[in-house]
Amino acid sequence: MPDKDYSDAEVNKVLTPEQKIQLYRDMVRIRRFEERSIRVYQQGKIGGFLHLYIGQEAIAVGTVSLLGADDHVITAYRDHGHALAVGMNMNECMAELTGKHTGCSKGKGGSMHFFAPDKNYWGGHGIVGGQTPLGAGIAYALKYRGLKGCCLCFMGDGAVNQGAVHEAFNLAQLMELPVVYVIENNGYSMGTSQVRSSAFNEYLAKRAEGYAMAWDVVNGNNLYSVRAATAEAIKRAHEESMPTLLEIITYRYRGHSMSDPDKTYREKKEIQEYKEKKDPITVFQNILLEEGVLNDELIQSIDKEAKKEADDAANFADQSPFPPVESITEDIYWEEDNRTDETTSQGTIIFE
Ligand SMILES: Cc1ncc(C[n+]2csc(CCOP(=O)(O)OP(=O)(O)O)c2C)c(N)n1
Ligand SMILES: [Mg+2]
Repeated sequence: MPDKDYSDAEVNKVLTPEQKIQLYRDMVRIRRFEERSIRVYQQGKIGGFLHLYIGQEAIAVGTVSLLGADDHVITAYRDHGHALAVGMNMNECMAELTGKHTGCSKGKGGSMHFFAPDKNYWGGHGIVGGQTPLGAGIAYALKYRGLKGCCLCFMGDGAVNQGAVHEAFNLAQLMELPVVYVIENNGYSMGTSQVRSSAFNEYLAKRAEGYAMAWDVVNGNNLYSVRAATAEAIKRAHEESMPTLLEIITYRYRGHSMSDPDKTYREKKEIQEYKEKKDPITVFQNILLEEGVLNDELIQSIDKEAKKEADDAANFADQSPFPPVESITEDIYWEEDNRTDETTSQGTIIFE
């Protein structure tokens, strides 16, 4: 595990105590939301998949905390952490999980399709690696429009073996696109460990060398490290309009999804060791206790508030209606929602 010393990184030194507490709170909120959603799933209220982000919180919170008005985010199906980090509220997320009309995708997307275009959050994609060409496209659009922004495009360690990912890497470097590709390496793709699925030498991110792309590897359990490495990549995107491939080493505590019994491919003690020694929330909590920014009372109250927020979201979802039957064909095809002579005649589709 790489562990560069990032304690001196400017991007962390400039943080105020309030900002540090907010970063801590954001991680706790994600953890409590995910735990509450397990209960909702067990009550039979979530149809379909539920991929939890527990253990990976420092990545979404650390990276997204660096973004500005013209920066964008796109990710795969393990998308709840990023959604809360970009500022989506728990109500619209929990309602989406339970297929309710008040959900962020009007209850039609579910766990894998959280979206918030008003927050530059472009989902939530179920095809492994499918979001990576889209991330290049978002970065292309930013460049085309002359905006000084970037796209943070997340993927799992399993995604790096998809062909589309390599096409996207090639184009990103060739066309000098301001995209930051982030591999959230949690060690497993479903039940297959990274060592069993990837031909690699040291690090997955090293594959960037095949495209002459800049790359780095970072400890995903330390929020300061995540911020420091990501800040460099964002700077490269903003200042030079060049891509980066970042590999952030992390771990997921729960099974791949709720339907994964998680008993055949790893030992319980492996999970236990991470929880005890490397948990991103505990690691940051200890750092902030040492810095004198957090205290026990504050830790308790942040936790209590996050639990209440998640409980309230579950109640909100319970009380919300399912989408009306009449809306079944809405928000599926752009042309259907924008019916004109042009969009319907002879199969010709006019995109503005
Ligand atoms: C193209 C494609 N192939 C296979 C699948 C089935 N599948 C869903 S998740 C997954 C594992 C991906 O693992 P990783 O990229 O490491 O992400 P993680 O679940 O660890 O976040 C697979 C194989 C899929 N959704 N899309
Ligand atoms: Mg993985």
